[in-house]
Amino acid sequence: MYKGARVAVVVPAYNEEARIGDVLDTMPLFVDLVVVVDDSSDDSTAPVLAVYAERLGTRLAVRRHARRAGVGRAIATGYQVALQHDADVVAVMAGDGQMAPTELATVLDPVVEGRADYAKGNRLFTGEAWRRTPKVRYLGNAFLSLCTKIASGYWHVADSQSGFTAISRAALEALDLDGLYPRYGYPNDMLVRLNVLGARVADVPVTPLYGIGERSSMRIWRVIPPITWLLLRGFLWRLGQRYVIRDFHPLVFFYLWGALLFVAGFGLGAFETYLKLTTGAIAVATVVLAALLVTSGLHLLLFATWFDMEYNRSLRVGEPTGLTARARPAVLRPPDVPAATGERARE
Ligand SMILES: Nc1nc2c(ncn2[C@@H]2O[C@H](COP(=O)(O)OP(=O)(O)OP(=O)(O)O)[C@@H](O)[C@H]2O)c(=O)[nH]1
Ligand SMILES: [Mg+2]
Repeated sequence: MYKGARVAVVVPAYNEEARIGDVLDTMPLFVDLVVVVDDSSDDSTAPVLAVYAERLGTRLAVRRHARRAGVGRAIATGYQVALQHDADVVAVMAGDGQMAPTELATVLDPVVEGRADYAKGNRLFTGEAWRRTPKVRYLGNAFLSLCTKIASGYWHVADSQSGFTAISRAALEALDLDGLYPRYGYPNDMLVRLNVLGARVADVPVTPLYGIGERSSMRIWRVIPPITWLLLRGFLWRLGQRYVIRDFHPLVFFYLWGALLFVAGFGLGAFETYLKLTTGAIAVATVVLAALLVTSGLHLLLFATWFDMEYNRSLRVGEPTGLTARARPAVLRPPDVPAATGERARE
């Protein structure tokens, strides 16, 4: 138990024979249940887990997928097991030990204190990330973080690929866990889905841990294209859900019309450039039109972004309310119902 809440930690593991023991040995004692989801690792992760199952008894639950289903699928399975075991708040820590157990409490706090429905570690706060993180990882993460801000509407959140998270029972129960993206894009998909549910998200500073013997199977350049496509689909789905179906805001038309004008202007400009380079001739009126389309498109896109940021302002972390994660089914509160004390009701 932690601050009155029953805590579970989901640990996805694929070929983590070298690291999983350490993760279980250093798991804080206030954690009531650890759910390790092993995707049929072909190293000796399973025998290592069998030893720990003996030692930890009911405090450890091990689940195994018949074949590798992806880290996102593994976490969804872990969440379902944690719900079955009555957890009030569920955290995720990787099986390769890249999350400091000493920082678990700081990730749990916003959710356990009722200030947020979902909290995630942010390795960029410390300012050490550039020095400690492999550069390719850092740049890939920075690109995906920007795309995730736009797609999810959580403009205050960065380090979108961080897998160190905590979520309230109410938020988990509202999510379609079987629909969660099964592979490395799951944290991005999660943020889009949580935004549509009106969940409050906290970004918590954590330490980036690399060079600790982890062997990552993630190839950043291979995961960026599918995740970007996932985010584009998620963005359009979110606009439809939040600003047309569940509520209405004209910003959805600002986004669509702005994108159309911008692309049309950009296309016309590119065509004029091509004509200039091939024939030397240029139609001034067309160039002016292209510039006009691009600038007005950009204006509309920037206004849409601004409206989207304002609309999602109430989903940033609010003041402590002292209610536990279980007792505060905040996540399904419709956007126009004023928040409980401590959160600024939207004008
Ligand atoms: N069950 C399961 N776990 C997985 C799978 N893929 C990765 N994992 C685990 O998920 C955790 C994170 O995966 P990593 O490959 O380390 O990815 P990452 O930590 O985001 O990337 P790095 O920052 O480079 O380490 C690790 O503990 C892996 O063992 C999978 O398909 N199934
Ligand atoms: Mg890792």
